Amino acid sequence: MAPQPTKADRFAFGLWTVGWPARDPFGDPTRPPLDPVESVHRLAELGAWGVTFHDDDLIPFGSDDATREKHIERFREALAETGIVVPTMTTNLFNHPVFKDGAFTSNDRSIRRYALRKVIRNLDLAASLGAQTYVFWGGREGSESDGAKDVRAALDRYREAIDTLAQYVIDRGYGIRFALEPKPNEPRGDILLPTIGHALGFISSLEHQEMVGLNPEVGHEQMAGLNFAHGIAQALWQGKLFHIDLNGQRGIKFDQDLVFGHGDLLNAFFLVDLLEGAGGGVPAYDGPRHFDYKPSRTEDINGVWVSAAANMSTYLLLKERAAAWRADPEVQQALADARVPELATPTLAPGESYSDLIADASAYEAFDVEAAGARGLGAVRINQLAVEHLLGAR
Ligand code: GLT
Ligand code: MN
Ligand code: MN
Repeated sequence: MAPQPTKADRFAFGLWTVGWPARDPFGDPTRPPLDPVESVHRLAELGAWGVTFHDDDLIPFGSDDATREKHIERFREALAETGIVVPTMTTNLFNHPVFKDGAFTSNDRSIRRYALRKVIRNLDLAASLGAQTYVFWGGREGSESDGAKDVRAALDRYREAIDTLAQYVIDRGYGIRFALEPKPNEPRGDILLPTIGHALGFISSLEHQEMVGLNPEVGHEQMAGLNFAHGIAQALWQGKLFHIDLNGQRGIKFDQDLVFGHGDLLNAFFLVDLLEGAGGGVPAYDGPRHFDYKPSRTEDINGVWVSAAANMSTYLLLKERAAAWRADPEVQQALADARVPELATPTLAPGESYSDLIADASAYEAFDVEAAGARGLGAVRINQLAVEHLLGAR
């Protein structure tokens, strides 16, 4: 039996996920548009806790002020009726042709100024809805021609944009934190801040770096052939995991946005283990478990809700399996045999200096380098024990 999610699990979905009408570059939509109000109700029935959205997901681009207010009002009512919260919001800076060469890093200065205004307007709404995180996915910030973009100038403008918006949030007292979402390519040929590592490097150059972290997405790192669980571990290590986009991806190809776990299941298992605290009892990450997936184009509206539920039950199953794996005495023995816990011990003893290390013959002169080199790690056994727990064999 698949476990049932509750609000305590803090599962959230973008309105653009379940609401995707399944238009792709080769074909028309296969599903009718979905009213955001209906999405809120259906997600609440399924056990979700939050919804997130771009300005244009709720308020069609170009709406006049009165229409905008009407959309917001209906949405607020749905939130009140269901208890669904809005933990996170973001801006659509990619759909309209005006953003075809980027928003914050468009070569055209007037477009950059327009983009900042679009974000500021939506930040006000985010604050009024109680959002605590604001995501920046720069899908159009990039190029197809290396000659058509001065990347160093673009990074200056990217930094200028984030610094300016951070100052706005601080001056208004909104208490919102920013989360940058890396992606290597698609829709641009090459996107700026393509991976977790690039984005971390960029953040260290910001004026208000303490309020800027990451929103990494499973598929975006895997599109670049990277290990998502490793990337998340580094983001946590640097105190920068502000948000997460969970989904599935099968290898280095276009962004698939599959259901969470419907790609690299073993990496998803170790990811959930990591997020939930690796057996330590305290989750390493306490933000929303946010799904950014697309219900496959083959599915009808019923399939949309089946796929939404699948994300949540997969997460809960992986959480269960990871806990069982951690509790298994054979796993604990295998981890000890591989000296996994030993890595937490500093390489130098307390107070020991490099001079002490040089004076320690057991570290070098008397060290049995052949015996240490011959010792097996037993990592395959550890992986297989995870597979056996995943497959219900234990
Ligand atoms: C877009 C993108 C996602 C981002 C969203 C936030 S929009 O669908 O593919 O990965 O998280 O802008
Ligand atoms: Mn994606
Ligand atoms: Mn995403």
